Amino acid sequence: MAAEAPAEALQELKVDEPAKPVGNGGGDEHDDDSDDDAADDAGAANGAAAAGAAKKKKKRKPKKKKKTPTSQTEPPTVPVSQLFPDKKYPAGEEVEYRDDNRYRTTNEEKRHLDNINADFLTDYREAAEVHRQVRQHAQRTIRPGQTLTEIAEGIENGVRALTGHQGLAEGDCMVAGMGFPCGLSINHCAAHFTPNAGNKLVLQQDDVMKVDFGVHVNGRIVDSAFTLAFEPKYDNLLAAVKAATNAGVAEAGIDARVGEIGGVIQEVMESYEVELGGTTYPVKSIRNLTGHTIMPYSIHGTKAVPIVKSNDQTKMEEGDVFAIETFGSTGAGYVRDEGEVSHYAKNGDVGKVDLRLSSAKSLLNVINKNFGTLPFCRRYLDRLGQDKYLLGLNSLVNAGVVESYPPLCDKKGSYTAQFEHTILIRPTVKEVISRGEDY
Ligand SMILES: [Co+2]
Repeated sequence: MAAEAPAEALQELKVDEPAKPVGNGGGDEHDDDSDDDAADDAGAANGAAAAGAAKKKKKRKPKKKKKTPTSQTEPPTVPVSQLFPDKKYPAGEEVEYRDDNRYRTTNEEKRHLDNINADFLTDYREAAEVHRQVRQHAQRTIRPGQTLTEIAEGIENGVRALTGHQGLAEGDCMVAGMGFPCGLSINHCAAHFTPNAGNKLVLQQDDVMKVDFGVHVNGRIVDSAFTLAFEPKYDNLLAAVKAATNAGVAEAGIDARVGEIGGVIQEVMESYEVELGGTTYPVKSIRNLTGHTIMPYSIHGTKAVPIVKSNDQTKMEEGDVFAIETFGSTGAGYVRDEGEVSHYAKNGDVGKVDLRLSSAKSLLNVINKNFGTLPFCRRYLDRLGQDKYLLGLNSLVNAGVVESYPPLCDKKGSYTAQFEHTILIRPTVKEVISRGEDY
């Protein structure tokens, strides 16, 4: 999910070459052997029946547990906690710190700090594995002709199934599930669009769609996004943004200054151009969107990571969690609010507010019990059985209790793309927790 920032003056900056995506996978391949296992089991039964005679069937390697599903289904329905019963979820991409922080990798004190944070890491790795499995299924199956509603619900249902929390019982959304709504922003819209009830928008062959969704386990939110396009003419736009995000991820680390990271991101992003309909467009970093820190149950912390060069001297520190996200555009490189709001989140720092409207009071009660400060969308209120809540919701927004996050769009006719990873600034290493074989 994107954070908005004031515009900064654009300046030139010298940079390193774009980082190559390293990708140790994180996403271990345990989701493709479903059929094999089923076939093995069937073979076992038949083999037993036909036993005694020729032993042409070799004995299969022994399995630890027969009952626990060892593979994911299509579409994904098996909780990852069943696929990794000992809670040993795949690690993300672990990157050693550089320069003055190189000592950290092996330092005893830093390793101890890491160990006492084991639950934090386990929750984060579980959420990341859910994100990878759900998004990779989405990448394999999303096609033009589908409605945005079915695409969003498919992703959200996948997240709920794989975290093992449907989020319908009171408070269940807070245990694990959606970290924020599934954004499906098309073409000139860069962020914060998801269909509201009744929306009939259909994905088109010529569209460029940003898929940005969050998964949380115990409030540990993985914020990661990718862009889908079906026409090769957009390849350079997507490549620019993917490279820019990877450059930002590579630059991030303890003591790194966010303004400098922004300069590196911009340099990589703006080294690309894209030809559409005979016109060549420079790819621009969208200068009023930023990456951001992530806090427990809160998607936007206090630090921002610009995607253009800036004088912001803020340093990344041990223990920080950052969403590194970059947006490229063939348009103005600047977004404005546009269209109907779908995304909301309760403000964490509001004191007692006197709400006169009873519908606002009761809706706030629903939000408190189900989402806390986690972002939600109107469809999430619908599925909890709420109706006629718009007046109450708007009055919560006007009272400053709830923040609205309208769609953010560049100029009409332009195309925007986004890639995003969540990184943990661990005491010993930087972990790109959402890294997968896809991006
Ligand atoms: Co984000």
